[in-house]
Amino acid sequence: MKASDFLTKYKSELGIREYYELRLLEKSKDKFNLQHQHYQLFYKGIPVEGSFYSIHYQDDRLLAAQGTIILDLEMDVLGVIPESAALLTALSAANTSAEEVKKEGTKMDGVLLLAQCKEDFLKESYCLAYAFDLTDKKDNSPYRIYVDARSGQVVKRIPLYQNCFESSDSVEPFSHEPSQVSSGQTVNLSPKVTSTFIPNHARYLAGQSSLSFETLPSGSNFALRFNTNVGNALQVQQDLNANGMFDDGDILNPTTNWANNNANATTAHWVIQRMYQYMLSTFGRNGVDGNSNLARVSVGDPRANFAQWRHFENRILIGFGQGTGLSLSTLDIVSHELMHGYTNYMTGVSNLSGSSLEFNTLNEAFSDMLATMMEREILPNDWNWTIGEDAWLLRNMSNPELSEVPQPRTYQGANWSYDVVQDGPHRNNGFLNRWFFLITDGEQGNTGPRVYPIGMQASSNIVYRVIDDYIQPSSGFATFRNATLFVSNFLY
Ligand SMILES: [Ca+2]
Ligand SMILES: [Ca+2]
Ligand SMILES: [Zn+2]
Repeated sequence: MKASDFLTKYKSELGIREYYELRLLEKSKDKFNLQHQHYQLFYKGIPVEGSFYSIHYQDDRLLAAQGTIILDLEMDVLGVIPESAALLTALSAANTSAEEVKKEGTKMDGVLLLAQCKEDFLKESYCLAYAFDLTDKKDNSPYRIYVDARSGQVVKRIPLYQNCFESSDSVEPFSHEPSQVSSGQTVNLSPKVTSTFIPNHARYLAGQSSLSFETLPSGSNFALRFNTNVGNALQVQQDLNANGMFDDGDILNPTTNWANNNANATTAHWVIQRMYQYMLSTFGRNGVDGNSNLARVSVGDPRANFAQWRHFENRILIGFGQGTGLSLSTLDIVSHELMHGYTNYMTGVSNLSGSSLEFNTLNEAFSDMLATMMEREILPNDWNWTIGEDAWLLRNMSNPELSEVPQPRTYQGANWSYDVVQDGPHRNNGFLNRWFFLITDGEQGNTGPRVYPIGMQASSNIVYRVIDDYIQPSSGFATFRNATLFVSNFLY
């Protein structure tokens, strides 16, 4: 079947009828010469949240096609309230005002879309709504707020950040951080300087007396900054004033030997550089956004019992393990947070397309999987299947029921969480983590079937390719399953 004919030839079978349109969002070619086209469904010119379709082909020969098309939508899209009225409702739902948003310098444009009011993909669950991305002044965190375009009521609000390694009662409000989308805009390519340091956990030394990373000269000192092919692609600060904001200035050292100076910050700086280099050399991915940017990192807000990726700031916040008091700046936790950046950019989370709750669970699993890939890469003789063991052991990928909060070993199995917004993604990723463990290491199968190991190189390669070319923000477990089978068959 010719790829170029598919969408027209099978239009009616796919449910593309009057008022429906599949608009091309993105077209790409991977290193295997496979081509990918990703489409968004529009109904009467309005995007349908969570409705994407993708085709995958080689030399115009169709190899796979998949997606979610909402059938038989019938809706009047005229006679909606003006965006300005919806904005007022959204602002008040975010405990903010137009003046505040202007002061932050962020946008308050809304997008009119057919939003999913329930995550069941039934046509009855769609309503016409405006979506606004706003920072809630109560917790200073970004949310997407949906206002019904007819009733003017708030339909839903979803967090626009990944809050990881958190216990339920630990969130304290942050002061406001002005949103800056990219950390690497300043072109200041002063030469990198190789420096040595001693990490916060002796285990990372792997028998050496010190480790090395790159810093940048700053006056007569050296700063925890790193250039890729853009300046300051990575900057690490210590949250000295304990406000959660990136306003503390550089961490400096007078020589290229950092020894134990700010070990939690230097460790994070090192992990991110290692991951940057590994993702570039192994998968050809240049920075989280594919455009050389990495992150700003704030280490050590004493109020924070969590680690967090803030997508619209490209920022990682690192607090302390509850009960342990140890910094969450560990090899696997820092890699987990940075991986959220990679996943979000690779799947297109930033566009106003809506991310499904199953996707959020996949996102957490991808972060655990590729964090473990990094732990194995850096410590080939001393890596493990747990996440957070150096500070606050939270998850066990091989035995999810042994995680701090017991996780399900199978889809909807024991320990499955139906609290879908916050608890769900971090709990339910257990079964995906176990799948990754099983295909990587295999299992003898005394009680279940025998699984043959394919090793970390193959398993992480499959997962990476799936994230990059097959997963979109609405994708769920079924898409992930189909995509892993397709990619494995194609590659191996
Ligand atoms: Ca600060
Ligand atoms: Ca680990
Ligand atoms: Zn996470």
